[in-house]
Amino acid sequence: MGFSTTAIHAGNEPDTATGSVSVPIYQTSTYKQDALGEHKGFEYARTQNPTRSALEQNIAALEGAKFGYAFASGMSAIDACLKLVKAGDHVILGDNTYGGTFRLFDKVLSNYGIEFDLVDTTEITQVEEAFKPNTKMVFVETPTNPVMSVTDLEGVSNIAHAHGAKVVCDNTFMSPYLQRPIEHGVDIVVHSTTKYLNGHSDSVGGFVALNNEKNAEWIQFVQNSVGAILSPFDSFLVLRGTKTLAVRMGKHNENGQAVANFLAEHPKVQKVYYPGLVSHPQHELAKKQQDGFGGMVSFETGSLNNAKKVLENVKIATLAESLGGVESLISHPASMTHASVPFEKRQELGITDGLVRISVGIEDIEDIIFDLDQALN
Ligand code: P1T
Repeated sequence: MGFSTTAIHAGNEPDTATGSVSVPIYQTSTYKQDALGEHKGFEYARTQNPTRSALEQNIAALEGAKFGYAFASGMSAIDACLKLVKAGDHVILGDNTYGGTFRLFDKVLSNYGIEFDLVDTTEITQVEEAFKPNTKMVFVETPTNPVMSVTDLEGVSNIAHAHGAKVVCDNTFMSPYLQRPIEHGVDIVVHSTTKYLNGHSDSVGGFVALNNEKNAEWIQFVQNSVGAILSPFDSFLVLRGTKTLAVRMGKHNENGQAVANFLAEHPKVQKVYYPGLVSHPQHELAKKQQDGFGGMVSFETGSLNNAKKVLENVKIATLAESLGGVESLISHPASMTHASVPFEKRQELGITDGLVRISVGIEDIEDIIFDLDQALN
């Protein structure tokens, strides 16, 4: 089955009670038992909910995974993955991730005895050198938020597996339409469904997809024990969102490339970060591993003052955190999404005070470019 057919049909079985073509929002906390211990497979709504199950089947199928679990946020999905390691274990963490992911390791997990090192995972030799006897996991984001570095998923997976470690990939920036990490050897895929999967900036959620049965049982056990589940209404919204994922991502790709090309030629822009530009250091790898370059573009304006002028003068793009919705959003990583990353590290990565990130929406491209041009000028 093709991607669009899977997106529209996987998990979306007509409702057995009524024939409803759209999966209903099962807004209930519990389920009637016909006799003690006799039920229809649903006991309590933290543990099982039919709307959530439909979404779990849907996104798992899109990622080419046997198992999938929907969480209350991208962060709770990432936290659930990190419950596959224990106190005393070491994790190799990509040196550029969403600021909240770094903060989770730096300020929370470190209190529970989980060791980690930040590694430039775009350099396979650096990944190889970072392994310790207690390394149990490699966690990468590709392309990264916000400087769009691309990691060779197959290369990293081969090294990690040779050391007996698991690989987790945050696939939020690509969505399964543009990249399916499991096909490249990755063990576990995480998402902030808040972004492209839901696609309409009206729900916060997360997802974990994987094939290993034992690890899947543990993720499900954590989902139920900790209880950071996606609500029935949010599950409905994301399930509605994935039906149009293919058409939306096609347009995000087109508009993303057009914005990157425009910015690369603009005299007020010093540097553009977009894997679809031939000048991007991992352009060839991105071409091989991804089915498109996506809608996220970052660019260097040279100073905080210049960045402020752009951010405060755009009229179609909205100054806001988040990404992946149909509307263009523009943000300042240094003070917004990556404020929790230490100043020196931000400079090293290119997250300067002049860096602006745009989540290119699916509005008419002429309008998006006109808007950016007038704000830059
Ligand atoms: O916000 P939440 O659904 O909890 O997802 C966290 C998260 C995880 N992974 C990546 C790659 C992300 O970009 C995010 C959230 N990012 C933003 C809010 C942002 O504006 O970058």
